[in-house]
Amino acid sequence: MNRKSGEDKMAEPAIIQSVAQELDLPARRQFLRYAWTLGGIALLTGCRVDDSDSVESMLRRVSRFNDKVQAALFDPSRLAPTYPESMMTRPFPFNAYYDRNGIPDIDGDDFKLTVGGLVQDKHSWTLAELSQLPHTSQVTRLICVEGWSAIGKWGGVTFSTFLQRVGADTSAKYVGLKCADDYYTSIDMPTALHAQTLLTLSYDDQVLPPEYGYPLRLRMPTKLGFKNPKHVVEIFVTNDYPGGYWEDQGYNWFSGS
Ligand SMILES: Nc1nc2c(c(=O)[nH]1)N[C@H]1C(S)=C(S)[C@@H](COP(=O)(O)O)O[C@H]1N2
Ligand SMILES: [Mo]
Repeated sequence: MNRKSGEDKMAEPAIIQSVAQELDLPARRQFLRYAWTLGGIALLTGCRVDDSDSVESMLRRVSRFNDKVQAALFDPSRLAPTYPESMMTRPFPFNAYYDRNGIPDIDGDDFKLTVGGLVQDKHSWTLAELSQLPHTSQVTRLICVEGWSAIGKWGGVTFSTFLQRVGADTSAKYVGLKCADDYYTSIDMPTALHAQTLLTLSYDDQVLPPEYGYPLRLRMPTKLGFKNPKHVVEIFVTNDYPGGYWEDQGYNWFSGS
C-alpha cells in the first residue's frame, strides 16, 4: 500500500487505544493481547519494498492480524460504533495504491454504474438515478491495516436497498466491485446486506470528493479500509469468488465481519 506522510497517521499506541476503547471488556482483552501485531504491521510497513522477505512477512502479519483480531473488532450481528460529527477526523486521510496525482478524473455526466451477474435488472445507473434512491448517512471509523484510523461521515443509499432494486439473488455468495482505477474487491453477501453497508455519493454532506472515491464508493464500517472500494464503476453478484486487488496479493479476504 502507498506509504503516507506522518500527519495523517495516528501513532501506533493511539490507534490501539482508540480501537480498544470501542470494544467491550472480553473483546478488549482479546484485542490488547494481539495488539503487538498491529505494532508489528506499523514497523513492517516501513520495510524496504524491494526486499521480498520483508514484504512477505508483512503480509503474513497482516493476515494474522485479520484472522485473530477481526472476530473481536467486527461482529456481523452487531452494528459498528457511530460517533458525533464533532469527532470527525479533519482533514480525513487519503489513501490508495498511488498518490494524489493518480486519482481518477471522472466525468459525472457521462458516468454509468454497470450492474451484472445474478440480478434481474441489468440496466446501468446514472448518478441522477442513483440520487433518487432513499438517502441516509453515518459517522463511522475507517480502519486501515497500515496502522491508522479516522472518523468520517458518509452519505448514500443503503446497499441492501440497492440490491433489492436490481433484483439481486441474495442467496448468492459474493458481490464483486470494480473501480475506475483498476482497483477491485469483493464481499460476502451478509456484509453486502448489513444495515451499515452504504453505496455512498457524499462525504461530509458534500458530493463525494475525487480523493474519497467520486462519484461512488461502497462504505462498510464492518470491514477494513481496503475492502471499501472508491470510484466504483461495476457491481456484480456471483457465486464465483472474485478476489480483490490486495486480497490477490495475500491479504485476508474476509478482513472484517
Ligand atoms: N478504488 C480504490 N479504492 C480503494 C483504494 C484504492 O487504492 N483504490 N484503497 C483502499 C484502502 S487501502 C483504504 S485504507 C481506503 C482509503 O480511503 P480514503 O482515501 O477515503 O481514506 O480506500 C480503499 N479503497
Ligand atoms: Mo488501507
